[in-house]
Amino acid sequence: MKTVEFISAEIGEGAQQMGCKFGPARLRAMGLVARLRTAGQPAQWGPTVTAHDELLEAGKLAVVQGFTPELADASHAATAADRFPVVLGGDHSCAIGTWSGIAQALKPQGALGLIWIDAHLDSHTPDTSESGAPHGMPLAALLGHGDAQLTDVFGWRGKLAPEQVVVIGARSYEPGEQALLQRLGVRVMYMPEVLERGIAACMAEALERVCAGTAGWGVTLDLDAIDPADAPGVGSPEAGGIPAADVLAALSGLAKRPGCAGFELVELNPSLDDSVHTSAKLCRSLIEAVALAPAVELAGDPATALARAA
Ligand SMILES: [Mn+2]
Repeated sequence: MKTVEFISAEIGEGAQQMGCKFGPARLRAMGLVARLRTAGQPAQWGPTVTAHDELLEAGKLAVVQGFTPELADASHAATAADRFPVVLGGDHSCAIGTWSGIAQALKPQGALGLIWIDAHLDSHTPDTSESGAPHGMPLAALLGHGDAQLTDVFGWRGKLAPEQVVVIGARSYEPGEQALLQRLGVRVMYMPEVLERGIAACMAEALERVCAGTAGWGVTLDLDAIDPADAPGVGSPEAGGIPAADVLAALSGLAKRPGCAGFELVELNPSLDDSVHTSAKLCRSLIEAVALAPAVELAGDPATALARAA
């Protein structure tokens, strides 16, 4: 197993509320590296990348434009050094940097696939967004749509191909972003489908899609995908989410699946968490499930079948 490298993505300026900027510090205080090492998993703290709030005068987009290449360099370096990046957000605009860096490192071998677990579609462009908040735009940017400074990190566009992206858990979105994903043919598993089929079946299909024709794949988890009863500490809570226990089960052993190139956990806002830190503790459990647990078999999951055959 590769060494887990935690990268702190300290940005909240991409959201309506700034509180996510302090998510990584909250998680650093929970002893993640020590806990993984005690369990026999090599782990280390990587860089902390902090958004330049002095750029806020020029707007939220300017802050994200400044932050993205710095985070991309960090995730690129971790992947290039053959470590397993775990990026701690931060608002979800950090995904542009995280996955641009990993895509750049994988590029000589092939494409990057991505599973996007989220209550929202995060697929606005500056033209369709009413709020103008960049944390509603990262998936569009990675697919090559939106602000050129965000789409063209490392000088190329289209870090993700539409057929190698799956969104799971969406239940709150606007027509403009949905139209973009429909036009591109991105597979979206809306919340009714997740409830009907179960998360295991959804993950199995998603893994099949992101493994097909890629050199590696990852998962970005927006904490707001999880039901607010289990994860109250988020800026944009949406009722009717996925139970935390189901997400924990679905992500168990993620890092040990063939081709897994990284994990990102975003949108923890410690100031909105409850008094017993339910959301932060859940984040710690999610990271431990990803990094420590053995890969569980999901019905029809080709990645698991591969692992068995090896
Ligand atoms: Mn999101």
